[in-house]
Amino acid sequence: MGSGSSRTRRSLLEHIPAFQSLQIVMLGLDDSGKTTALYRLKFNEFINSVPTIGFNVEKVKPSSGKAKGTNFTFWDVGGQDKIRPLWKSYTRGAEGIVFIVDSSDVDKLEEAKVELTKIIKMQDNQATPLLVIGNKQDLPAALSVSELEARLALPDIVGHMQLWHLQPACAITGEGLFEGLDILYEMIIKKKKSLKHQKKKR
Ligand SMILES: Nc1nc2c(ncn2[C@@H]2O[C@H](COP(=O)(O)OP(=O)(O)O)[C@@H](O)[C@H]2O)c(=O)[nH]1
Ligand SMILES: [Mg+2]
Repeated sequence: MGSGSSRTRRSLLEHIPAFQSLQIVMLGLDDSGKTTALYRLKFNEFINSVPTIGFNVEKVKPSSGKAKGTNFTFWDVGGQDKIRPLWKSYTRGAEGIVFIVDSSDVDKLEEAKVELTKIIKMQDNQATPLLVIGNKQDLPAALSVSELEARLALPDIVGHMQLWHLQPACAITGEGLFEGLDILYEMIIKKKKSLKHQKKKR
């Protein structure tokens, strides 16, 4: 039994060689907490930092959880409306999309939904695993996961090919962030496996 499950784990991990870095794009409206989340992830597991004008890019390598030892490169591309047209250049080659919303800012959720919808309707993104982070759960006004899911109409806007997950989090304490990253990692592995399977069938 034990050897069977470790064999399964090994064969899953074979899809992401140690030298390969998973490219993850972090999007969301301004002030939703993207940069805070990025640096929270980085300082828990700091590797390197490349300060860049216009966006932040950081490497993260978790030391525990399912994604342990995996190299991630996170692109935090800013959320001002002037910058949003650039989002598609970053998502095109991404293996995962993280979309962060401020769970306490009910007024902005409609705008967040519109932007998220635009992203996931793009052809290049329709099958990219999506992690939506309901951030700022520490604030009293924060909506619950089910309320967020309804406001963002998540089940309706995601395509049938898209793996997705909505994760409640607090970027300041880090609560929920690594859990979300683990789930994103599993979704990426699952997608890679199904692509491989499809290729074999052809
Ligand atoms: N209370 C609370 N504030 C947060 C949280 N995450 C970010 N913030 C605050 O929200 C503001 C915007 O965060 P920032 O990371 O700059 O957002 P960005 O524009 O999406 O990069 C800052 O004042 C952060 O301290 C959180 O989980 N809880
Ligand atoms: Mg920022």
